[in-house]
Amino acid sequence: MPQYDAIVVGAGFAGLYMLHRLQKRGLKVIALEQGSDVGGTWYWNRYPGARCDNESLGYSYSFMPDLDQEWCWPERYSEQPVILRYLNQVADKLELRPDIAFDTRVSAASFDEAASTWTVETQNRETMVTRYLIMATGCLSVPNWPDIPGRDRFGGDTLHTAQWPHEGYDFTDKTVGVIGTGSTAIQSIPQIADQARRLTVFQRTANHCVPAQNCPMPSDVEAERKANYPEIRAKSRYTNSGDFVPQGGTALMDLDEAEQRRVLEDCWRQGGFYTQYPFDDVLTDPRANAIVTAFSHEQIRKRVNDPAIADLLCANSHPFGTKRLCADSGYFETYNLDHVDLVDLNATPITAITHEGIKTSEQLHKVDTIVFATGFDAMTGALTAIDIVGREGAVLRDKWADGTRSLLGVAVAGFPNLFTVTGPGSPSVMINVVTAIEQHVEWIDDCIGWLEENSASVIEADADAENAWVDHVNETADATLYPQADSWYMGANIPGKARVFMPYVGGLRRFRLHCETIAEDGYTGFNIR
Ligand code: N01
Repeated sequence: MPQYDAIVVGAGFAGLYMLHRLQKRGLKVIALEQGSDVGGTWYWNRYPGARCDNESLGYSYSFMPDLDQEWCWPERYSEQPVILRYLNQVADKLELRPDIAFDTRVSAASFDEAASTWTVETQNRETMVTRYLIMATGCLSVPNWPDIPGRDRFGGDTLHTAQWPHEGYDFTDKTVGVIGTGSTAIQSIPQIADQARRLTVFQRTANHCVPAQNCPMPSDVEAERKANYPEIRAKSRYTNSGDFVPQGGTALMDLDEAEQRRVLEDCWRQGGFYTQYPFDDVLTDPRANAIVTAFSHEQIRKRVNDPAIADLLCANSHPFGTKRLCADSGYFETYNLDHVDLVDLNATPITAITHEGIKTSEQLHKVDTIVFATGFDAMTGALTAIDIVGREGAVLRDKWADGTRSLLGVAVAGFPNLFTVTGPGSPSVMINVVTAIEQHVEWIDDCIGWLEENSASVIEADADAENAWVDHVNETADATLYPQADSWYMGANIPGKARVFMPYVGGLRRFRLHCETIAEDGYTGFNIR
């Protein structure tokens, strides 16, 4: 049976960097990747319009200063093929591919207490043994296929945005139904509408949106960033968002009405998640949140011709920003096109999928193609899909059945020598996820280095420390408006999933400093032998 010092599961942003760090440390390490190539989320999510809604100049590794200078990001927000090319270039430059097993899906992992090792099984029925097991499986990697009666009986083409055909899909002359109106749908709907003969969008919940204001990368912005990259990267590591964007310091409620309007107009002009950064109170004070919500609705009403459709597109079910904000490029104008319809599933819910199309309580919508833009079993789906068995037969899936429990999102009591990159309880999806990944990967690598130097063979999160961290994560979330939304952050999009606010909303800076202190103090909160 092959034996490793470390096995990394996944070869996206997290897995590639983890593999590189452990290779540099001189460990015998392999990465196991279910896809046929590197890229993770950017390998799978190839739907039309797929692009990153974090700005290109920040959404990349900070540990490759030469690549920062060589690489040119063509647009303010990068398209999926560009990011995938970037990750391929990283894999080539760092010579990572020889240590990655592709088309290799991990199905089970169990901890052997006597040997202090993990035995990892793959779906190809291979078995291997490792001292450290690092799950770099991504926060948004398991597609959510809603359980709509008759889904398998549909006679046309069925697509999920997170499992898009690699050869692409031609919508020309097709009648198309899109289910879902989250970030993915909002990116893809304008593109699908460009090709399709008829497009019907099935909306259950309108989402809050900000304009992306995407554009070709201005040469002066790129030059300025390249001149200052090292300094900016260093600063971004200690901002709350993991990005170098001016943040906070202003409470919207401290401004008079004219000033509030001026700042919001400026935010909309700048576009992207800049909207969330200038104010300290939008996600804590319902009055501030209502002002931003009203302003955003006003913008939608200016862009959508039919007032009844505009009303439906204005998000009202949750405070602004408490579900992941969507960044739109021409989304709202799509509903001004004659061949595009919006179905309000609150008024007429989907009752079934038939051979011919999507049936609501009102009518059958005949379509050639159904696009499920229905999101992911977020943050835990990839981990609970694997039979992970720790000490004394503890099963991770069972441990998390009533809600996720993890110390720093990096380790779980009862599961020694198992690390999770950007697991529940870490800032992960609340910030620039590449910066979040780097912080976790570096912490895990340093921790493994410390264990090796101190001849320790086992590290495990202490149950009391884990409880204290979970309490802190919950208290931090409860001080905000976030838990008011039925979001995937809460597990609310998956029937039967425990409703717990999973990510840490205290910001990267506070989290990083806390993690640093723990390491400096000899890994307090962890039991080591
Ligand atoms: O998924 P979502 P997504 N019947 O869960 C609807 C990231 N991302 O793929 O809100 C009818 O947000 C569901 O309705 P409701 C980003 O973090 C990043 O769009 O549950 N509708 C919702 O409208 C994002 O947040 C980039 O009522 C059903 C939609 O499907 C995350 O991925 C780009 C339904 C799902 O929205 C997920 O976004 C794109 C049903 N049975 C995405 N089930 C970047 O740029 C679900 N829905 C990095």
